[in-house]
Amino acid sequence: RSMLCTLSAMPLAGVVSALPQMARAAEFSYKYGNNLPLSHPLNIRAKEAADEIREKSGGRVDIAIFPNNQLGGDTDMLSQVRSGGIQFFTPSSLVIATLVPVAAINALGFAFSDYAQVWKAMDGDLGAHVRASIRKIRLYAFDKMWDNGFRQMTSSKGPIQQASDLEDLKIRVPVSPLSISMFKGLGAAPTSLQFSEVYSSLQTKIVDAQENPLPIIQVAKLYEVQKYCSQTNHIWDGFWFIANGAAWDRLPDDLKKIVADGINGAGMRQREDIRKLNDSVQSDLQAKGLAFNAPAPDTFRAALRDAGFYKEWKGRFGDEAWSALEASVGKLV
Ligand code: X2X
Repeated sequence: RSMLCTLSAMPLAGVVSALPQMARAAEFSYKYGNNLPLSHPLNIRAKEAADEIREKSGGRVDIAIFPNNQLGGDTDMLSQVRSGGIQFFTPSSLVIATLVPVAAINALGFAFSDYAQVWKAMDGDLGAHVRASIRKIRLYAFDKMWDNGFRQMTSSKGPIQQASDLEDLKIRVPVSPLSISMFKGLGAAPTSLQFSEVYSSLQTKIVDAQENPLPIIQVAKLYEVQKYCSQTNHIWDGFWFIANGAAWDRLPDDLKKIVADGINGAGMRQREDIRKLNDSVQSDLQAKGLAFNAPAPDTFRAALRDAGFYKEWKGRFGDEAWSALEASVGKLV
């Protein structure tokens, strides 16, 4: 109260000069959009990165975060980050692959069996190959990929124990040619929808099933509209933290370093968050009513081989990327 009186009694110029330095417009005011609820580790660590970057740059770089599809769905944000309407975006590898096809390679069905293989590939030659391809369309991908997780299938129809349980199942997949090809190969009836539409399309039964890592099923409350969760681990999915190429190039070297260190460091902590969540999230989702089962991968792999899935995608990804993947996971075809 007394504070208010003092301020309103002050001449306007006095108020303005009394504002803290942080409130001045930053030299680089950048926007970052993503598709996940605020409670997901991606948003928690991104906020941490933005705070660190603002502080270390002395307020010169200010990153405003727009979570949860506030700026539109993935397809919209992808075009905004290309045009420079926003400067940062974290598309899943499945989603950026609509522009950079080779980026989907980490999502090849049943390629990775554990995180040791994942990070060996993505922090090594395979990740470097994908980042170079992303750079070619004038986007910049930060070195450390963030974790989405191993994707699991959920359904309102029944547990998926083997490939034949997928027959004609109406399943939502991301806007991703690889996901469509994979689920067709498994005999399902996949539909591509942006993540912003997943909850309502399950609720209204436009689709009966979807597939996502457990932390997403938790934060997006998909357990409210699904009954069964089958831990298939069929795809490992991550988010590329990308910047609009011109907005990145515009930063002087000292600021580039502060921004990259902030984002890559937060990404490493976000990986650790997901690792810890993976240990606890299943019991939480069970308590919320999801019935779990853990099918063996054999029937799914066999169905994909018989459908010619691996041969087709080896051709589409190219030998260089394919060999880099096999260097981490062993021979695939
Ligand atoms: O859309 C999805 O399913 C999500 C959230 O996992 C991605 O961003 C690919």
